[in-house]
Amino acid sequence: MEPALVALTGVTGWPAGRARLVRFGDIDTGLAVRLSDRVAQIMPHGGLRVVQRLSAWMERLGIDPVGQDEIAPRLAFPEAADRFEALALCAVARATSPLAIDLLLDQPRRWRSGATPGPDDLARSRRLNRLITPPIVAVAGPPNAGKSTLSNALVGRSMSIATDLPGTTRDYTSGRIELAGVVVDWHDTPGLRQTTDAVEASAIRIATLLLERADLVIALTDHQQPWPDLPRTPDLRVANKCDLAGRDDADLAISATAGTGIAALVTAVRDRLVPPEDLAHTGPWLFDDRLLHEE
Ligand SMILES: Nc1nc2c(ncn2[C@@H]2O[C@H](COP(=O)(O)OP(=O)(O)OP(=O)(O)O)[C@@H](O)[C@H]2O)c(=O)[nH]1
Ligand SMILES: [Mg+2]
Repeated sequence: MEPALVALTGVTGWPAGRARLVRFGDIDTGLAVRLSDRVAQIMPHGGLRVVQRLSAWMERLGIDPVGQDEIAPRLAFPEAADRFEALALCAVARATSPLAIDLLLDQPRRWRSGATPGPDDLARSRRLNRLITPPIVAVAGPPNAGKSTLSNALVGRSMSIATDLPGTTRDYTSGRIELAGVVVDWHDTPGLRQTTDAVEASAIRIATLLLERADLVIALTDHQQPWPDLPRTPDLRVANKCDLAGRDDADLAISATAGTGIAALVTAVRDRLVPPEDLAHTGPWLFDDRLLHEE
């Protein structure tokens, strides 16, 4: 066994594939699995200081730390029955959404049967990949419509300052949240309006770029203001402040302060990002391009 691994874990005579609880010097205690003579996977505590001290120590020992993605899947998951299962387990480790897990674990069976994915499978796979890497959701609308109030209600903490002063949000702010099983990166943007303020104008320009690359755009307004003029057609038009007054040209009505309609909005966003029929489909999901390559 590589002497540096012995120095790192204090363990000799360690069979490959066996997990051990080890002390990493005087830094931490954690699990380690020896994957081969030269590769071990270590699972210390995630605190920043622990990781910094371990990295510095590994550098002194001449150990080259690599992320799990850089290890060959069969090496990272020696318990996998074949490469399909190893790739599925890699994806499970990376996936951010709870809804991904059962679906990924069923993929080896689907790929083993020699499926060749067709165009529909590829299109569905791109949507399902949102279960692995969080999609970007952006909410845009006129000033004071309640974008920050909605964002804060969803994120469950103060992500943005919400006030009745139009133009409160300057830069866009974001938070990672779970929407009924799908984890997304939710972005609140500054109210879109003509402005002579240079900082606000540049914040609006940056927000426009974000809207162009977002996976889903929500236009949000209230009963008094028009729909925003966006660089693309929004996926959902939401009328806020329905506790004050409604309007009949929206997909959904909500009240960000009273909580009305928020659950329906969460489901609507989730279903547009990852439609229920994609989740129920029994075809193969190309969750990793390496599935297409022979070993
Ligand atoms: N009655 C009522 N008031 C709301 C609702 N949602 C937000 N507000 C109020 O509307 C005002 C503006 O809310 P913000 O969330 O700051 O609006 P915004 O769209 O982020 O505004 P900018 O950052 O300026 O673009 C605040 O006083 C909120 O309390 C709602 O559903 N009902
Ligand atoms: Mg705001």
